[in-house]
Amino acid sequence: MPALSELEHIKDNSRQLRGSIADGLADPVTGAIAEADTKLLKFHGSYQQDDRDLRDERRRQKLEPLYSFMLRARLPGGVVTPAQWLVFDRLAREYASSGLRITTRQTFQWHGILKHDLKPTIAAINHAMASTIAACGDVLRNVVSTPLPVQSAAHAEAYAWAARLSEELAPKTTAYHELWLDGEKLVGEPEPEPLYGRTYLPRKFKIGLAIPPLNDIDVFAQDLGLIAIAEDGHLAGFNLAIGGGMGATHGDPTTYPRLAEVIGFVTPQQLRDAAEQVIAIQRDWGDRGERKHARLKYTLDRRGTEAFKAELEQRLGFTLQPARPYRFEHNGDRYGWLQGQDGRWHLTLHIESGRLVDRDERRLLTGMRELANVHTGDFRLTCNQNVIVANVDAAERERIDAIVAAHGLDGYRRHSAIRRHAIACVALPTCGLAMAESERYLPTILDKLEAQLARHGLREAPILLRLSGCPNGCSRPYLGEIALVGRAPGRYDLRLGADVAGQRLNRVYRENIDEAAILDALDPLFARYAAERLPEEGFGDFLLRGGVLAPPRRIWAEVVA
Ligand code: SRM
Ligand code: SF4
Repeated sequence: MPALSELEHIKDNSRQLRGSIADGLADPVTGAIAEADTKLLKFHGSYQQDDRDLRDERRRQKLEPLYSFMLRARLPGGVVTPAQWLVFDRLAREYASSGLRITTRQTFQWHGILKHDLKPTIAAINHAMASTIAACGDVLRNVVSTPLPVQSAAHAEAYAWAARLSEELAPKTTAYHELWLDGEKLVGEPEPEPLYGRTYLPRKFKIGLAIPPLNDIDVFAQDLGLIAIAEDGHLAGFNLAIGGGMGATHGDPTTYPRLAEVIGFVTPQQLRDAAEQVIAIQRDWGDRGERKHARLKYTLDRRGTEAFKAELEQRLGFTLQPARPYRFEHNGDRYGWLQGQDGRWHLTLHIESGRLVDRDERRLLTGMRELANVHTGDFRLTCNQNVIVANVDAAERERIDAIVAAHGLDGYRRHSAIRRHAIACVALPTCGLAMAESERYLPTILDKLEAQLARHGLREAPILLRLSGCPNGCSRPYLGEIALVGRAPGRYDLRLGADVAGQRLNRVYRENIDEAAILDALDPLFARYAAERLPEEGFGDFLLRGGVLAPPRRIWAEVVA
């Protein structure tokens, strides 16, 4: 058997995720905790980081890096009540450095929390009936689900499933209560983890649930994608799509983005067991020697999808039904007011890179707080880093519109189409893996692309742009019609050719180029697109039809209907 990776030993010796985190938190000499504990801390929802803008200066001053912690909430389906919003907002202002950050998996992150503030912050989140457990780490993460409740009944059922899977398949260790909520200290052997065992999963595991025709969660980017099949307005069941994942390493062809494959259909009664067994097989079959190859997508490519499916059916004791027809139209958000089938209204706001801060006349954090003070429905965070003011009575719309406009939250009305659909990962200065800017670079590159598109009469072309500061792909860049994937400061791979339904990966068009070269490469393509596109034809589709890109060798996610 190949040697286990170091992290497997850390997990095994951690006494179910305790390690020496408590000692590290209590140590006043450093703003950090022990290296091994930083790995365990992720399972509790936090990453130790340092401000990379200040690294050199602090080194010169012989100071330790400016350590702080990023904290991520676990919010299944991205649902947040107004009361929770107000708590999260207060924590952002009291303890965090850069507001509230909506992530690409429809939850919140707080950056820049100092070590001694971590416990009160986590405790306050729990007090607000939310959690951070398993928001990160080698476990099932926050289960994402289509956030827009327009198909009201099916949506409510789908959300209930996201919440149930998130809850029931979460780790059971009491370490979380012990460390953050003053729970009783463990004496003797740690409690068993029925699903995860002593060493949890080989790698992170992600589940996402989409209700066609909206693919606003990028269902094919999930380890386990659930495609809800609605019949007569209710859920008949789910197609299972397995083995999606975005992460890759530059220059290492053994790592790659991959879209999930649809393997069959299960009824709602079968879903929980099916999800649990997919996770359990990955627990048992996943590569625990090389973390780079540990995600489910590599397990499938190593062992074969058919073998995996056979094992799943054998463990479940039933056969999956053939996949049911479905059709996805778009993986972006639908902005503005929409009415649900139950008559209630939902307003989707565009939040650039998901960052809610007060800056100049755009007082986004304050504006959302004002909304939370008066709103009687709930909020939904989207996987495109936006927020939906959901479940609004018709009579309340005017008041909400006024708060939105007064705080500059009405970008969805003013922004160009490419800006509305752009996603950028966090990257610098907090992300330790960033090779180039992403969120901070987005406004600059957007200004330039907007000018270029306007020259070609394409200001309202809804092109999907995605930026990532490294190939890990946190903005799901391999599903962008245009994507920039960071290589080095100021240098990116330009990738082109995904579709707008999240069903086709893009390809590298130019490698390791700077901004001038990016704009030069795109300009003639925009010119051709403006002149030659068919009605409603997306930019990615056009590049293929127009012969700019060769047809893909394999379409991972086929439309069944
Ligand atoms: Fe991610 C690691 C931020 C969604 C693939 N991701 C990181 C870390 C924690 C860096 C680290 O390990 O030190 C980043 C923290 C940056 C910071 O300062 O906040 C980070 N990932 C994010 C977020 C905040 C991006 C955003 O701008 O919104 C997203 C948080 C999601 C959440 O709420 O849980 C985020 N990350 C994703 C996604 C998108 C998705 O899941 O839909 C992906 C691609 C899908 C996938 O998992 O394949 C993604 N993140 C990664 C990877 C590559 C994993 C792989 O299989 O290779 C890493 C690196 C790793 O795990 O080693 C990573
Ligand atoms: Fe960091 Fe890379 Fe993820 Fe961006 S894609 S947040 S740079 S790990």
